[in-house]
Amino acid sequence: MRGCGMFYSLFFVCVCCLSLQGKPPLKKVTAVNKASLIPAGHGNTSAAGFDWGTYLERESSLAASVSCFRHAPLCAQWDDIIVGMKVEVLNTNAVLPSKVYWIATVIQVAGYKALLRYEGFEQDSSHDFWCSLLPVPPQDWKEYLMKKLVGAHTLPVDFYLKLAESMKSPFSVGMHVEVVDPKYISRTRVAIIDSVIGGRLRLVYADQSDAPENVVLDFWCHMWSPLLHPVGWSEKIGHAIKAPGNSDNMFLLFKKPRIVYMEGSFFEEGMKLEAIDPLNLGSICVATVHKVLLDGYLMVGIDGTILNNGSDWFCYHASSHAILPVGFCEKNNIPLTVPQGYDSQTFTWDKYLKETSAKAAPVRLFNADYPGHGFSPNMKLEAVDLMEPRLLCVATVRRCVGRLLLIHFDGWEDEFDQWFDHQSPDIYPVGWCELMDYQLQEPPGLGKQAMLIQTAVMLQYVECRELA
Ligand code: MLZ
Repeated sequence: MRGCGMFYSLFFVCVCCLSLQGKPPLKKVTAVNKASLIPAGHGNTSAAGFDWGTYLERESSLAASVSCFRHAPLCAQWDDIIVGMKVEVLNTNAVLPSKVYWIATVIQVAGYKALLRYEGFEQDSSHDFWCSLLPVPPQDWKEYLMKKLVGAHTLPVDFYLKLAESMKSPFSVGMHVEVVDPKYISRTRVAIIDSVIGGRLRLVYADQSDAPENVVLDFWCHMWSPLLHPVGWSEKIGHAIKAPGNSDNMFLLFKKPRIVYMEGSFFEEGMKLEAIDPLNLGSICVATVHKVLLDGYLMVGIDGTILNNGSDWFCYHASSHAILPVGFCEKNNIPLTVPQGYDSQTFTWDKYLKETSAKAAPVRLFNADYPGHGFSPNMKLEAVDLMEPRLLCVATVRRCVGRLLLIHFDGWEDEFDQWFDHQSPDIYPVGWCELMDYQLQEPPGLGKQAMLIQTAVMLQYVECRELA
């Protein structure tokens, strides 16, 4: 085993071989060590050279566990993947007369990736290697499962079925939906699903009449995104929707909504609150409820913005993580973005409410559900840059405040930071992009060269240690 190298193209059948520890085998998972293929049009930089394992070691960071991401494949099963688990490794690359399996131990788990050590290396970590613990999904799941399951008595049937189940999407190419219009965020527009990748949808707007030449207007979001709605939703709740064709008329919009809430028991027009700025998701701002739509939806505007025509109002549901009661920032030591013309040092809500003759939305109207989560500061993950939602980036949890996570995009200025709900479908475990063949945006400046230097330094260190 020694010297067999760590750079095989590997297809692993990993067996939770607790029998080696005196217990019966429980389950198996399959793992593939495969550089990410980058589908055209899914981003603008290559992730083929990005190696999460090396990066995590360099950054001395842990990855958030797959079990923190309830929308991620095998979230519920992931706690069973444990350090010390034995795995069988099939070497498909070495020049050997027949298929040869080796046993390896899981040394560390990081998202969907695991650090493995071949049996026999004992305390010697010099040949440890990272790989994905799941297969890159094949084109045809049914065929794949048949191949894997038939005659494979020891395979954990439910593991594969659960994986297949979690990969299913009720959405398919060609379906019509309503989704936010990024050019005019207070309205939706109709879009057609163009592709589905691991639950993420590429949506192409049906009306391309306002698209610049050679540009296709599109949008990316997860199928569970709060920005995505069935056709007819806008009309039903009284939200603005872009009329087809060249007309920029948004005033077929804002149909007078039915009153469904008892007076005084729900948000009212004019109430003040704090809200995540939809155009600068790292800022929590002084805001106002401008419209109460149906089904618990609100049009919220950031106070003091220059646009005064409502085009930058944003639709948040009353249960959204993005609206917060007055005083939230102060209580949690988060800088509150105050309206233009105010000084953040001297701003007080009391004074502001008096000046604007407004009342604060009562605290009891805000979503206080917080079941807890497994994230903590410095954990790494893959996160969508919601300002350019086709981009899925290497990211770090910077702060945890109740159900909110402040996410930092590695290699980018703090101004790019964004607040996410801990249950957001726009954050993913380390290794998700590789698993889905989706392009991962590596930190800028951390090109292949930087990683090669890093690897060379590590190899040198290992050599020195071996000589010592
Ligand atoms: N077009 C932008 C992309 C920024 C992406 C940042 N993602 C965290 C720019 O190059 O500035």
